[in-house]
Amino acid sequence: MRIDILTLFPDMFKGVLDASILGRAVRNGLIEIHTHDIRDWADNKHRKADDEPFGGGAGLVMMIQPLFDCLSEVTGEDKGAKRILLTPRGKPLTTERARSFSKEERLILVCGHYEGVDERIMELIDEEISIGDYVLTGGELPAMVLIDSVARFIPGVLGCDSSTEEESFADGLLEYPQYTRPADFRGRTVPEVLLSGHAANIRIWRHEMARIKTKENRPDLFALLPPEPEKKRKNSRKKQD
Ligand code: 4HQ
Repeated sequence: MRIDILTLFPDMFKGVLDASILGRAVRNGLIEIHTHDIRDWADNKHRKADDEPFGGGAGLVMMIQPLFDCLSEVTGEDKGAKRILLTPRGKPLTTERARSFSKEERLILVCGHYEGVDERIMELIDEEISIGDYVLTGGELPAMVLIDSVARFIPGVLGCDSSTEEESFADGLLEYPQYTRPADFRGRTVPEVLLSGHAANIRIWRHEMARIKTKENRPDLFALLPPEPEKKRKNSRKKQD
């Protein structure tokens, strides 16, 4: 997949895209990332890219000209590229949207800064995406979040193929607690069942823990879960009333 990033702060992406799993994916050629400094397209000699909003109000708005020319040139004749604007008013980024973006050949991410971007850029945007209900200082961190969430669904980016399946949100549950060696850290022990080797009991325990955590932290998700099937009794015949 090719990802283009349009930003006033290309340096913000360096560390994130070079490090860890994302860095490895880039080095292995699974993802190709190009950052573009929107200021390079400004046709004024001060390289100005923001101005006061028409109609008044606080803050500055990103000017249409540098952004429009940058996005037009980066897109070129590529009709297949999906152009995404990161903005708190966008559709929420979800596992399903990340999975769907991962199937695209090319993403072009537009990072706004200041109070927002001149609305006329929407002529060149396919989708508006938000990473959550809070306001950041720019779209750069949201773009990194989107790239990371999408990259995980590109075959070969993660070591193990199944690791995107058994985690938070895949089944509507938050993650169950994980432990690794030592089994006793200064008196803090690991739940017995995980050391038992009893696969069925481990599955039941993890499922129950995931349900407890989901109920506690995300009652909104918990309410959407299917009802638990009635627990099997030792004596298979139901009690009569
Ligand atoms: N911003 N999800 C303001 C966000 C944001 C979000 C990006 C801050 C756009 C102009 N983007 N700029 N939340 O807060 O995507």
